[in-house]
Amino acid sequence: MTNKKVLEALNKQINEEMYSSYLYLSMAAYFDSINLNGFSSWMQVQSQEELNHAMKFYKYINDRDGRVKLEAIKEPPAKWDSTLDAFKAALKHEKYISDCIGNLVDLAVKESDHATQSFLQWFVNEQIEEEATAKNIIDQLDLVGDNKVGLYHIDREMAQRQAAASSGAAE
Ligand code: OFO
Repeated sequence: MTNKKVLEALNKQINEEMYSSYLYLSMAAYFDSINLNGFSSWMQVQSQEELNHAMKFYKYINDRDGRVKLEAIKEPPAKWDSTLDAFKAALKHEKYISDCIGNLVDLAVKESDHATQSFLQWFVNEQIEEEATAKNIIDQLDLVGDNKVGLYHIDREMAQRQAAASSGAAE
């Protein structure tokens, strides 16, 4: 049995993951508004992945005999100063999510909840990847700076990543 304190904390993480999904969908809409369709596609896939994360928590809570309770999702920002600015915001958000996962692990350890520690391990590894991916895109954007041709090429690359991810590689 998973104790009430742990179940409540896991339930709260559903909301964090739903917000992540909402935030990245808002970034997709921003990229559409500035005609960067490859970046938008990439962010739409990212948004879907975050829904998958939320559903992993949903399923785990049910598997442990808990009761999922959904709460309001806060409104994400609608606009960023630039593509680089949006990805810096994405990286900052992923670092925040890594902290949330870390706090959940700490709680599971404190409560001697081995099943939840094991469940959370997937997220610990996922966050390493999430942060590295955002950082990698920031590095590419830093390299091209104000060069529009460079940005156009990255946009085309981002569209390709979307195609690979939607073929089932993403989680
Ligand atoms: Fe972006 O990993 Fe979930 O929130």
